[in-house]
Amino acid sequence: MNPEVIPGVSNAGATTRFVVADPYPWPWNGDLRPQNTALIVIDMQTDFCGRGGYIDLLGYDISLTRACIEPIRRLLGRMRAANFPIFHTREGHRPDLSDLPANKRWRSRQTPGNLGVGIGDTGPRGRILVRGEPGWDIIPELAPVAGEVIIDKPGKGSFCATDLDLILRQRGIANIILTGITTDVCVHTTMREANDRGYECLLLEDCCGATDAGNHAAAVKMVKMQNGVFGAVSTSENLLKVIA
Ligand code: C5J
Repeated sequence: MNPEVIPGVSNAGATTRFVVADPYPWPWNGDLRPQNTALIVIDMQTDFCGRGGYIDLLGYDISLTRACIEPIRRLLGRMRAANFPIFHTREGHRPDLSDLPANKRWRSRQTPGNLGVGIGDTGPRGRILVRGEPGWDIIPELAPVAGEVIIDKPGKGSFCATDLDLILRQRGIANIILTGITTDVCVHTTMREANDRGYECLLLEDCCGATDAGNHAAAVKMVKMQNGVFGAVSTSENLLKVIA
């Protein structure tokens, strides 16, 4: 398959590589290299997948958000070895909560049975979704290594109120591979933000998870509508066949 040659883009004549993906072989132009492609691991924090973290306190089954830990761990190892840039994100707020919207805090405290404990309050893993607290940090299995970028974000999307876009553009990144939790919230919001900024996005469905299996499936399906309205969907196995 020949990629289109885009005037002004210097990949003309380069070897093309495509990942088997749905609804189209990814990336659209076959230009997949460590120099232009980043892996982003979204919010693999104890608060979203650990015992005593926020999602656990809300009463969800954390086996659903933990299922992607091992696939991401394997993928990270191979992508690090192949020199792809790795980005991690963490959702969380300043200790003085000056960046926590009152409605977000109020909603987080509405779960019956958890004594009104919500974002900013103290739970078994420290203050919930507060920067520097044990529950807010990335789980040890997927801890960033030296040289990897960590983006701290106050919201669901990784581009809102962060320097992610600036750093990606400084590095010449055109393609973003999305993993992490939760598929329907922070991963989807980030994918939509990235897509609107012109990045070519790939969601790895085995490397994501949601608090509800139906929501995960729906979020994956949404990406594929309209010939890939937000990009394409594949698996880590398919990606690794091409990059390593
Ligand atoms: C949520 C996230 N689900 N990381 N955050 O509140 O998806």
